[in-house]
Amino acid sequence: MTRPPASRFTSSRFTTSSERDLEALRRMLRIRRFEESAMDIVRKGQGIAGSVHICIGQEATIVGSCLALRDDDYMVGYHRSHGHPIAKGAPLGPLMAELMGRSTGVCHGKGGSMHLADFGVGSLGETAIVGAGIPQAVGAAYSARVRGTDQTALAFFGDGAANIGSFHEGLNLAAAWRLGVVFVCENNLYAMSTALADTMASDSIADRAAAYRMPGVIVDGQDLAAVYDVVSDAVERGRGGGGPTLVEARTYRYRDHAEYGNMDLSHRPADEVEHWKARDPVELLRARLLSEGVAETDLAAIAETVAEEIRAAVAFAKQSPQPAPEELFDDLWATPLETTATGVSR
Ligand SMILES: Cc1ncc(C[n+]2csc(CCOP(=O)(O)OP(=O)(O)O)c2C)c(N)n1
Ligand SMILES: [Mg+2]
Repeated sequence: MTRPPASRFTSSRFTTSSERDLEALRRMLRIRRFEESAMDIVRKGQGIAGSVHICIGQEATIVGSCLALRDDDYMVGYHRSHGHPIAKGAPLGPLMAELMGRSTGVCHGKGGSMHLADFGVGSLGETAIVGAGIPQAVGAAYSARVRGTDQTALAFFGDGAANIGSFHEGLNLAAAWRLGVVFVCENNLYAMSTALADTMASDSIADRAAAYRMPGVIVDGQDLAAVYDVVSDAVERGRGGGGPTLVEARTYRYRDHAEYGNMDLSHRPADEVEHWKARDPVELLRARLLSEGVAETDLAAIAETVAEEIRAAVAFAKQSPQPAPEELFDDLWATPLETTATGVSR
């Protein structure tokens, strides 16, 4: 395997790049084990209603991007977004409880798998409406501008979303107003089972940035350090008033669109699947850490801690109560704002 180039490493979050990489591995493993557990619960009919959209294979893009953000920066996910709040640092128990519709869930059991939000870590939410999170991130960056803070906002979305109007509306406004937004497209080559090549004349989503006069960057989405570097640059630019960036991370999801039952990947060429399986982001990061002298036992200890965290999260969710019928209408409407001649107050 070729060794990825050393990361430029500009973070104030970590003192060394190996500290960052170990934390990245921990978060990537959390995502993978969390989703494996979620699939298991779905298959066994143990309390997750409906399907779950699994992001396994895309963890380096998700974690590399979120680690480039500050804790108070904003992040908006999409329908395949169990991993994004985990990468942003959300506690696992309330996320699993949300998947299981329990009252201890991050949305008190009313959102479920496709509507995770945890404002405590800047995770603003997710939506099943493809592309809808993009303008929300633009709005979050605009709110930072109005409030006079230097927070940035990052929107995750898929390649299919890049063909939706809200992608273009969001990029256009963010560019026109030079807002601090990072648009991260997780290009996993498919929208449901439709190959990108069948719906786009160009083979590059990043190319579209030029139309909005913003930088467009393609990055290897399986390479944690590469994603971290590219997104760190984009965050820095946004914070400094340099406006938005479009990042296209080339990645791959190892599962079918959603876990309906039997997985059917027959729409994909076998050699393509093989190529991407050989570039498993968790394995690539593990291999790099080992080649840099980190002990196998240290990596095993991280894996064991994560396994314990997941066991605890599942136990917490399963032991949590269902929401009471009388809570049905709680949390559904915002607290009304009082408007005054000079502005808005609570
Ligand atoms: C506005 C809208 N159109 C269509 C759908 C149905 N749909 C759900 S996911 C999806 C594909 C999205 O593909 P992509 O953006 O590449 O994300 P991925 O699922 O690959 O992560 C579609 C068409 C939807 N949910 N919302
Ligand atoms: Mg896709």
